[in-house]
Amino acid sequence: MTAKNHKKVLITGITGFVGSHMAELLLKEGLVVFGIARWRSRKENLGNLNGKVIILEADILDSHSLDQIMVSVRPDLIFHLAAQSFVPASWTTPVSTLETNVIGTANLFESVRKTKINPRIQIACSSEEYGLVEKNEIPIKEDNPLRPLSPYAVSKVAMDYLGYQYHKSYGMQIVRTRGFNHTGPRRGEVFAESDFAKQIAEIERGLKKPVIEVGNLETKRDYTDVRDMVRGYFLAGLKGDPGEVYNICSGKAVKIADVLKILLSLSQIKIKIKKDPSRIRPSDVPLLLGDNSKFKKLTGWKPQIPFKQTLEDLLNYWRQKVDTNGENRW
Ligand code: A2R
Repeated sequence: MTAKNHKKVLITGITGFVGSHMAELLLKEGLVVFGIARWRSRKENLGNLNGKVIILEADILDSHSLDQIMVSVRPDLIFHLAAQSFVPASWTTPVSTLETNVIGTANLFESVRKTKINPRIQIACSSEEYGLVEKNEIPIKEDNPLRPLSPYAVSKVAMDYLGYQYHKSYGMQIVRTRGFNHTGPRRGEVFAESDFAKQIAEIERGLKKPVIEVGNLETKRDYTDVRDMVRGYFLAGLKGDPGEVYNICSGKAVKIADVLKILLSLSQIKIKIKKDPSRIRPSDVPLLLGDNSKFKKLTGWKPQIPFKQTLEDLLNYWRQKVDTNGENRW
């Protein structure tokens, strides 16, 4: 199966970090890209995609709006990226996190089912589902027990199993991916590495004292560049076995302290580090390191962008953004 078999592609969450990179990739592949956005969605991530993708208004919590899109577009391939995606926010808003991530996913599946179409559907599940991982379970394989440690992680477990169940019950072509950490340009500032990069850019522009505030630097994460990640999602959408689940990750863990060190090394300014207890989560997963061999074997996927390059691109994104904001200042 090739990309050209899939003429019409629908992305939920196209205005988000991953959705915007996915849209760029799909356009390069020559596909017709439709995206779902809410009327109030911030469109700044779409940047130069404006006019190249077709944006349709819907809310995944409003099944009527989804049904209308499904009937009019009849997509061949769907990437389901819409979510409440931020783990810490799920502690303060657990119910709406569950609504968006679980009910929203059920609405999407129901809409596809009712429309009697059979697109291939990739759903973006998460490494957070593994949660508490024992030392002897590293690197984490897909069949590892799921011991979620946040409302977000629970919501992702539920959507993951909904994908499994809708495949088994109705034969829907749903492929589940468990993406480990991914970052790069346009990463929201609520995520540690992006927050560090933004602070550095602000310090460089003289908008902030040369002190960077940080949370827990001891956790270790398996990072992939977002552009490699969307290539993985795309391959999963094209080649993944329906009903199956695949880890997508680099297979290497980096301490957050080292992420900070690399970012600081990319700046000419001497910056002090200050701990900020408000940035620590109630329970943080100490180590997430994935095993990507199942996915690699199926698709040949492997990360192409070196981590230092990813961080440099992220920092440059913030430098540009801070500059533009500065120009717009009174
Ligand atoms: O907040 P908006 O309106 O800009 O749209 C966000 C969208 N979204 C929704 N779309 C339709 N109906 C909803 N009720 C709804 N709630 C949220 O999801 C935005 O376009 C997207 C989330 O973008 P980010 O927060 O930047 O997430 P990211 O990093 O792109 O994550 C993509 C997927 C998610 O499933 C994560 O849980 C997973 O990868 O890691």
